[in-house]
Amino acid sequence: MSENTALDRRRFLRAAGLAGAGLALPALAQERKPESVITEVQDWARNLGDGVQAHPYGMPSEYEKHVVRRDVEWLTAGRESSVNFTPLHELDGIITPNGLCFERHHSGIANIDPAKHRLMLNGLLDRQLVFTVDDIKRFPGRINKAYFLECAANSGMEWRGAQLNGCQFTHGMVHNVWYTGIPLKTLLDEAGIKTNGKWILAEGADAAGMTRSIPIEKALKDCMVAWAMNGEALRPEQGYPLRLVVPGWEGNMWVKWLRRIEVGDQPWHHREETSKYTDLLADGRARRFTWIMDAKSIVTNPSPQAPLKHKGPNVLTGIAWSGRGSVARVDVTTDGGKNWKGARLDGPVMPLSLARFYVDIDWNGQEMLIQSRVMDSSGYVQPTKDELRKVRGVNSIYHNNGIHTWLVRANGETENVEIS
Ligand SMILES: Nc1nc2c(c(=O)[nH]1)N[C@H]1C(S)=C(S)[C@@H](COP(=O)(O)O)O[C@H]1N2
Ligand SMILES: [Mo]
Repeated sequence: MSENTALDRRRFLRAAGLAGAGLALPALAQERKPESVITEVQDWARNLGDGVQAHPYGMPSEYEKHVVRRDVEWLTAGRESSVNFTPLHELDGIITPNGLCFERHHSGIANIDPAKHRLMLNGLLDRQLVFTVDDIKRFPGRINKAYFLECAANSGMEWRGAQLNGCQFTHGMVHNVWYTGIPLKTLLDEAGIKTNGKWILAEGADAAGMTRSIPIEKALKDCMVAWAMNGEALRPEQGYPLRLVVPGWEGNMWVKWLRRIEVGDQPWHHREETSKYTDLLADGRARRFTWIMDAKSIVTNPSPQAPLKHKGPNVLTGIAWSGRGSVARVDVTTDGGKNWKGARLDGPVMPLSLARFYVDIDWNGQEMLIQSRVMDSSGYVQPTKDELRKVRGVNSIYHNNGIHTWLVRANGETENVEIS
């Protein structure tokens, strides 16, 4: 602020009878005393900085070192079959940076030489085909799409009650990436699906050799074979050199290090779709093939890892998504559900992609119970956790899309709680 503007501002406030009347100035434009960080020359202005090529592959500022994927120790039996979480509270917009996309591996990260990688199409096809990675990249009809990937176990530890302190841990098994690749349909058309071909089996080249059955309608509708994320090659953690993209459907089906697509006339009933990724109901029956990720939202700021530090204006923000379409609206409450207010969606709202929402709040130090609730383009409204438990019981760790609550205390500290 120039001196003149500051003076004008003081005059204006006096004229308006506000200055000194005990009414808070908007904390955003305080008049500050001169500070040494302004009046003294800092090291970065006194000395030359690193030259170009000091960092051939750029990294974030050293002051952002805390912005990392994190795991939860008691969820980590062994590193190779484990999970870590996206630091959602440190991110904005809708795209997850490549180095911060959560990881979920069943047998560690396959380190694949792309020259030695092949993608095979076999089964109920007119022609059995094998492609090199270069072959895949030469297909016409390349596309770019932003999609969220959510592990079905995201928020799984919150089924029975509030447990983990941080949206990174309660909701961080989601990322949103711009993929470059070709429609899976292009490859299947090239091979020619026989009339009795009704399912595909996607298989990974990692030591887990992970496999999932996917109905042919979905495979032909919008699945992709991707080789790039956010403009650069897939990271090894995310399936380099090829990954299957299954928009809106649970993360487990997005086979990484994709090496084979088999076409069959029925599902294979492999491990990941029988003993895992099914929802055990209260009466002992299991819901199976629950592929679509229902609409869900979470306030990322404030949250336990990102408490409120200032009274006055604050930006409440979060993300919302739906596996059934796009985000139609997000409502936010700060009083535990008594009053709801429509949030502002900012940025492109694309189908099957994260959407970013904002509510500008004025916080006077009152306790807040914050929740967000999304409605998607199909009219589906995110349920409360109690509504979910009524129909699903509490046995499952999968598909918890219930409304989440943060308690903001008078000192700004924020906790994971539940209200019923
Ligand atoms: N080949 C292979 N594909 C895989 C997995 C795996 O272990 N091996 N994990 C799956 C699971 S359970 C999820 S949630 C997503 C995680 O993708 P990400 O590591 O890019 O976040 O990949 C899926 N694809
Ligand atoms: Mo997963």
